[in-house]
Amino acid sequence: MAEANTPHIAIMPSPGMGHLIPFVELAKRLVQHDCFTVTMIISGETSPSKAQRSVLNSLPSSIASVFLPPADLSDVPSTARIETRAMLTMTRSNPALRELFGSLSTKKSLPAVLVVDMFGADAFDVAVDFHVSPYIFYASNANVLSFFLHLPKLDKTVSCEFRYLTEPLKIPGCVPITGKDFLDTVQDRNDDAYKLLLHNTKRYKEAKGILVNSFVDLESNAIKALQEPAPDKPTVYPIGPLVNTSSSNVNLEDKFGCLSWLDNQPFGSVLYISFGSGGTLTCEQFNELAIGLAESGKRFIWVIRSPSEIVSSSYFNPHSETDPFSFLPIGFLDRTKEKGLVVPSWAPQVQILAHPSTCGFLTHCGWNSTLESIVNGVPLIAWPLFAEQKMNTLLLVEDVGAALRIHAGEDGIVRREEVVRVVKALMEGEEGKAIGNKVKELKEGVVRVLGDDGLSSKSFGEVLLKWKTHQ
Ligand code: UPG
Repeated sequence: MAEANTPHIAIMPSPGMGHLIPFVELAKRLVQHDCFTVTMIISGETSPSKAQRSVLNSLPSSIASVFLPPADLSDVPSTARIETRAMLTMTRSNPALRELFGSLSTKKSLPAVLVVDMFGADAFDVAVDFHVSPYIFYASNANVLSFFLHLPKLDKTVSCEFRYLTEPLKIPGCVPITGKDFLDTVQDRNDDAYKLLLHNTKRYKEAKGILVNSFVDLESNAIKALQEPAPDKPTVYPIGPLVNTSSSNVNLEDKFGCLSWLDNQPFGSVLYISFGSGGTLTCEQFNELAIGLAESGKRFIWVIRSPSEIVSSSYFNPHSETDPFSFLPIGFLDRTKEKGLVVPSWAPQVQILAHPSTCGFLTHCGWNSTLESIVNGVPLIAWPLFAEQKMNTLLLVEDVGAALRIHAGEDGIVRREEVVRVVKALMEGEEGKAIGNKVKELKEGVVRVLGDDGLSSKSFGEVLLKWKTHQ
């Protein structure tokens, strides 16, 4: 595992591809210059999914993976929120983590640092017992991190459900936000997910530092405010965007020929539609989106999953168990065969976004998808589904100007006419052009911050220096 004298870093994402993927990128960045050896510690309720295995199997040999035994969640109801499952999995993996550290200690190959996920603060107990420095890698953005850091105070000062707050919450440097747009996890304060999240965020102050996957051009005010020293606030390092790039993709699975299909489409003509690693739509919504796409007359690649009443139902397993094609409206494939490609469950997203034929991305605004689009200069249509995606949408639409928002009707359904409107607005309207220009500007910002003297590189360098000296 760890080689003598090379600092050893252990990193531990929470379950779910949206967290595993950026942690893999962090691991790759760490081993790039032979400065560190890295062990990825994988926890889960079950053995890893096909999607997780394909990412982990393609890691360079310099990154070791250790699979902890499945955490026992047999007492947790099947209706529990995904965040509850993720946080309990992390906490209940502590005994196995302790055992692993015990055996590494015997072999004198304990890590110098343990980097955990936004949901994994309980692992600090193990780290501290073994004199390993605890850090967080926050795979969402600086606005949401600021909210997490503020949550313990909010919990103390507000007694009602947050959705009843009439005044927008103003956290320094952040986009003002009303309670109904707070992340889903805090919308029901009696739910276990809220209690667990609050518990996690109360422990953030124990971290030696927090690495956040964002960059100054995107969130200058929030980052600046986070970097103001304050009691109980760990140092925050904006190191992003840390994303899979098409050249470094560890997860290239193109069984359905997306890339060769794109090769045959005109430059800048295709809209890519995907709801991340686990988002799903209801039957009615799936149908409206299908008809809207067909009626827009635009070219598209659409990654589909079998519909479900629960929007995050595929979160721990992105591959649909039933045939998603059977839910498409009758005649849809025939009607769109000249212009559209429909792909079940999983597509090589990064390559699609990097392809010159792609000109837009209709996304749930998961933070990895957002960053991957920006890195490739692809403008967004924001269709948030769950987790912190409404907060990301607010940032992208109201503050940054990198996305157009799609609007649901009073019944919560986005109608076909709205799909047509927003797709055309992005692909042919003035509004779409302005957003395209903004995203191109951000793409240039990415090159700057990741350059040798760039701010994200410098921030990352500061962390590495600390880790090399075991701080
Ligand atoms: N992906 C593919 N192919 C697909 C679908 C997804 O490669 O067909 C990849 C995609 O490139 C990205 C990742 O899967 O790297 C998806 O990540 P993200 O866009 O962040 O969505 P989620 O998987 O939903 O991520 C969860 C939360 C999201 C949060 C993110 C980081 O749902 O709200 O921002 O984790 O915390």
